[in-house]
Amino acid sequence: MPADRNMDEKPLFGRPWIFIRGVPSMKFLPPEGPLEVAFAGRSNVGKSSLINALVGHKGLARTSNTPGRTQELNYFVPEGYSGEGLDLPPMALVDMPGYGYAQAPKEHVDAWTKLVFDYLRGRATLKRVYVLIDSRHGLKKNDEEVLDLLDKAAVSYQIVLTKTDKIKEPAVDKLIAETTEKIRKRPAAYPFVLSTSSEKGKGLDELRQAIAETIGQSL
Ligand SMILES: Nc1nc2c(ncn2[C@@H]2O[C@H](COP(=O)(O)OP(=O)(O)O)[C@@H](O)[C@H]2O)c(=O)[nH]1
Ligand SMILES: [Mg+2]
Repeated sequence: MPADRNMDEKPLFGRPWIFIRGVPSMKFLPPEGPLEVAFAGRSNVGKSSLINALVGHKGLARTSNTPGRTQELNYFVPEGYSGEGLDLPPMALVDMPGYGYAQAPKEHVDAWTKLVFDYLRGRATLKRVYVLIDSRHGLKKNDEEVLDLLDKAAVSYQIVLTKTDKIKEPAVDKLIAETTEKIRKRPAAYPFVLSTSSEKGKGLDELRQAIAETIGQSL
């Protein structure tokens, strides 16, 4: 194979990413293949915005002012792979439905919660979950429930603060310290808390680096 056909030599986030599939329930999950990194968090925390900022493509994951819009697991992969045989992408990013959106009809909430929990618990190729926390709100009870589940299922996760442009810098540092302390005894938690602003492009390189390391790729 000529060297320029070897896509793995190209930088992970320096090429276009594409949407490949929306998964409304477990039976529509793609067969386990590339390593997966998922973005979880309360509704409206900034999951879709962060994915877009990471890959530098504003309209890739649908973002919304209206909480509760993403109802599926949305799969994104770097472009240029057939997805067949050995030609698998190096990884997939998975945008998850948010939890904790009280206004949604109960049967919807139940279905999304079940999908989120089933996926997080049972996906062998799921390498790391980034649990996003709005820096204005900090860890809430339903975030703690998700962390409990990840600890129990031994799925590695890291906390990422979002929307840091909305609070002052000393408050970001204080929240990082407090959150680090809160997760200190959690067995599946990566002990460093990241902080980001998709709007201002802050903390993105650190997160890209963390993702690349997680899946054993160079940036
Ligand atoms: N100020 C600010 N707003 C953000 C940031 N990230 C997301 N938002 C806004 O928060 C809302 C929800 O974002 P979205 O990515 O759809 O959240 P999701 O429901 O977790 O996927 C949208 O109005 C975004 O524009 C950020 O870093 N800073
Ligand atoms: Mg979303």
